[in-house]
Amino acid sequence: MSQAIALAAFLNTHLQNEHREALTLMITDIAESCKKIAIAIDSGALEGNMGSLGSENIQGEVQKALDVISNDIFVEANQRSGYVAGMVSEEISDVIEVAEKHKQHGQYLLLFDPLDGSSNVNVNISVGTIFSILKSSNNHPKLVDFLQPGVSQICAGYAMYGSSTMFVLTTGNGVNGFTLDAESGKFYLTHPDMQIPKDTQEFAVNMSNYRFWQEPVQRYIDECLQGEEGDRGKDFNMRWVASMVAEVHRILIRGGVFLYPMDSKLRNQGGKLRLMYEANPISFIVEQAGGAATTGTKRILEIKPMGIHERVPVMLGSKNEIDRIVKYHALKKR
Ligand code: AHM
Ligand code: MG
Repeated sequence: MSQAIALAAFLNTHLQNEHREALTLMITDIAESCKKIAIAIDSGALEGNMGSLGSENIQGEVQKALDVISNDIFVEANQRSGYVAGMVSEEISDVIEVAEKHKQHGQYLLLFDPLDGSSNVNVNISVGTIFSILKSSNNHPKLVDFLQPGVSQICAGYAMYGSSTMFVLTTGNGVNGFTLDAESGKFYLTHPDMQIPKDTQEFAVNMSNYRFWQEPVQRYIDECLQGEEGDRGKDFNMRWVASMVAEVHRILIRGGVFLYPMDSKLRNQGGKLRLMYEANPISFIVEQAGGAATTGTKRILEIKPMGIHERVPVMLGSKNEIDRIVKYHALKKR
């Protein structure tokens, strides 16, 4: 541990661009909020916080007590850097305004899903926090200021509350992972320069939706299931945690693909996962680690958003597999 690089020291040497000071302060606040959320999750049942609230968020999903607690921790802790001009959260319908006294510098927008995979929280399975940072041209940002494509992100990351708490980050110069040392309360660099293997024999998808998928996705999964006896000539393994952060973390470590494709049940809402604070930050990380992220027909990072809570189909992970899925979609269109 004496040799390990702490997050603060890492930021000091790693951040070299014009956002250096702002990102150092904002990332430090985000990491602190994630530590607080980890503590709230750890003691959830002891504090009576594991259940549902009976209320619904903007997505029409039942809110868990920890969804709201995590959201409040994040909003409160990330006002202080002086650089955040406004925020967007999965749990709040409108733009979250930052008090004037906290906007000395402004200029940046913070978008986040405070507790991703929260349907897993009361069964003690890994959940996470996902965030994205955009530059703002307006110190009093309106909804329209947030509607920038994913390629405009200057930083993205997630915390994973798993068997250990981890913080994974990109500022457009590779992907680095940090592990929380519970004793010192510091994150240390444990996974430098994370790279997704280009090939894989593992896929993650909610198979119960099979009959609702479009033909190119059914074809891809059929071929995986046929394994050695089919066109692919090799056997595949499957995992489904129902916590995107956990699936993506596994993919960053040993490769694989994660699919939440369009299906006929989701058509009216555009997909399952949210573009601005789920698909975009995760796609930025995946691409920075040498992987790819698509809707099937479009690179996710190039989508021009129409709304802050917009949903999209998401397929991401090992590059050669995602290229194959894109090819199957293109063949179907002809
Ligand atoms: P959430 O942000 O409301 O938790 O929803 C997103 C989650 C993802 O983490 C996960 O991949 C997906 O929903 C699981 O969906 P399903 O319950 O259909 O398996
Ligand atoms: Mg989510």
